[in-house]
Amino acid sequence: MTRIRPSWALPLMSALIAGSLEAQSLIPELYPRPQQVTESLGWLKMSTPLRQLRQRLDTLTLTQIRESKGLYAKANLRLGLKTDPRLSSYRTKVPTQDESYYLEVNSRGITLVGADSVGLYYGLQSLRQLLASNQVPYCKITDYPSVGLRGVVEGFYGNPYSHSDRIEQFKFYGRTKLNTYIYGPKDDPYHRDKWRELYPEQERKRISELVTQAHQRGVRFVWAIHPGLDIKWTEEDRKAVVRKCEDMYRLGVRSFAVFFDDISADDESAHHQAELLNYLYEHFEKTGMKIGSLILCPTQYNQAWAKGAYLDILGTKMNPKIEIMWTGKTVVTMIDRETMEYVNARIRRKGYIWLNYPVTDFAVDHILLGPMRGNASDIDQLVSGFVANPMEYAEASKVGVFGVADYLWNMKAYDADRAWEGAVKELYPHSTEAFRHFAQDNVDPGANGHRFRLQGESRDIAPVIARFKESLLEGHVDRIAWSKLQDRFRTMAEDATILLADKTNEALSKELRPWVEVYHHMAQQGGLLLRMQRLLAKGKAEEFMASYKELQSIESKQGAIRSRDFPGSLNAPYPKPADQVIAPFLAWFKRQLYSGYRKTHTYEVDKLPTSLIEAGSYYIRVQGAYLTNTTEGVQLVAEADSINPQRQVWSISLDQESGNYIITNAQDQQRLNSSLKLTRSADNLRDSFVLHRNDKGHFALQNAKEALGYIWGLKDGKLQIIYRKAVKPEDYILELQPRE
Ligand code: LOG
Repeated sequence: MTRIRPSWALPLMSALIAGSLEAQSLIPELYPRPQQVTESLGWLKMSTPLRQLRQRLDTLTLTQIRESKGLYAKANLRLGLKTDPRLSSYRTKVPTQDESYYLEVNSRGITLVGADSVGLYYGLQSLRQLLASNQVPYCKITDYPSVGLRGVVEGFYGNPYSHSDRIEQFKFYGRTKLNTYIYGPKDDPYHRDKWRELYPEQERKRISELVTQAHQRGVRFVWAIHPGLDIKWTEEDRKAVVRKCEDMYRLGVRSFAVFFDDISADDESAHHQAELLNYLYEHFEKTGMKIGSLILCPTQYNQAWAKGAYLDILGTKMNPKIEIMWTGKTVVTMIDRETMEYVNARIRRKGYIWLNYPVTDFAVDHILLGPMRGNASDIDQLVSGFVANPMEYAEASKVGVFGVADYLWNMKAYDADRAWEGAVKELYPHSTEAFRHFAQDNVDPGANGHRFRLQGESRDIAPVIARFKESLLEGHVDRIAWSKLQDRFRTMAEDATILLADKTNEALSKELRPWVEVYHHMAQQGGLLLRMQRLLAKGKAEEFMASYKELQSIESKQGAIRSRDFPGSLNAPYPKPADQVIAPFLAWFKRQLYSGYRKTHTYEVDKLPTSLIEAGSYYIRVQGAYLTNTTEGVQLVAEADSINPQRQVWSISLDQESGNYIITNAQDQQRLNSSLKLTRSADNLRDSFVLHRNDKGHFALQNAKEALGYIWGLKDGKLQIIYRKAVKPEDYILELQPRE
């Protein structure tokens, strides 16, 4: 009996209830999901040669395919390219696309036919997964990629990957059928700042080794140059670009990219950029250099930034063989069909996607381990290539990249949760459950300048937290929610211990350690806060304060932990794991307990943290001038207003829910919002502020929530919101003067 079914039916089949007439599918989840799988009844028993084969496949390189002939014979595996006369009967079964393959397992053994050597390699990656259990199911797999060029662009700001990180990445790309790696770390000086200079000998050796390693796994190594910061449109600089590329060519590089992102450019620059790329392309052709691809990352690389004729100029002027990159509707976003139709029409070719996920260089205190969700499933015909920009954490980025690989191989059948499950197992085969929990608590990048948020973090506990909060606010305690929270914090602590002890992937554990340690401390805090809540309810002030001291010591240990804290590191953030649901809950719970304690107890109450300022009415003064609600909006006015003094009086209060400050004008009760305007329709989360105080008693005011990057500052004597990553000493411009 043979069943033919599209591969999206796999989970359904394996979910067939026991006792059903049809046998349960023996085919394991395969990553990336093949295009077509047909299963027949029966299986091969695992034998010693098959076991040896499995082991071999685990670390296979392309050249090793040919070296294992003896083993294949023993394992009863026939393999070859579709041009091989011995396999001529299979020729028509292999899809026509590059890198495709046909794999068959039946009572006579295993047959694998590749369209080309990479197809063969990919077939072996699928076979590796079929050999995972003791029964190798009879099946036929017909497989090809949805998108021709699939991979990763190392294109972030921050610590570039290490040499060994990169080699590990290539192995991973081979396993997940990704065929492209674009080298473009912003902070490699020879990529950007010193683009004219050739790499020193040591570096050249490394790059040449990387190229070999990449090619060994079927990965095209694309080297990118970023000359935009100071290039002159002269013959001399054009030659400098050529000279650098030629040197990389000598090291084995066969594909190139020129990045012009994050500089300024107008229509005229489009002409220059197109000319440079055309020149490079023609130079390669003229001199007989054999090039895989030439790619441009334009300056207007996303729809929000597209203006003038820039993209059309590239579209009409630049050789149509040169690829053009695109990040979608904005810089950091998932890709939809609309944006592809838009850009393709303008650039007169299919856009090459640069996906800014799971990169975190705009939110360095977060780590993204959630499912890769949200890219359209119908853009396979609209893109020429698709690469993902990862985090500076090479190993941890594999969660997101694994999803990208699954999506790009079989776009229509992509299931984000399935891919995520596969990634979690691949990375922590022995601590899968603990890692699954930890990863699902680290999904959202938090408030950031790109307003890129991801929902669904800690979704198991969010409703419990909501119920628990509601009950506390109503003056009682939901006991079930209380216990569920206690269990959750215990599990978090156990998971952290398990992950810290796991030795299977040291590079990954090293990257995650600070994050897991903070997570562990958060779990301990959660447990303690629940205890403090009980103590408070029972009126046990001394024990409450004793627990509070314990809490403080955890807070200070936690507060000292930094990630990427090595000599010369460009980032050393304080990790903020579980920041969408769990961390805000802990902060809220603390405020709730402290204010509850203050209302009912005096014992050591001064040890509890005080708020930055007392709620009340204030004059807000900047260099002596008064913040004033004038008829022309909110402005600084030099004089005190004796006619309408209320215009200069501001009520400042703490919003218990968010922990942010709310500022209301006494004249008309309107609220200040994040654009420094007054409003009646305020959103407590968005239109509220984070206050910072320095030791001189001056304050800096920062927008909360999505607008978090913005800080109040002075420009030409006027109050402005200024985009900054963090508060700087000169931002402490406000004096809050209580109104008598
Ligand atoms: C940079 C990129 C950076 C990313 C996310 C592109 C084309 N360029 O805003 O290097 O990693 O955003 O912060 C970028 O995306 N610029």
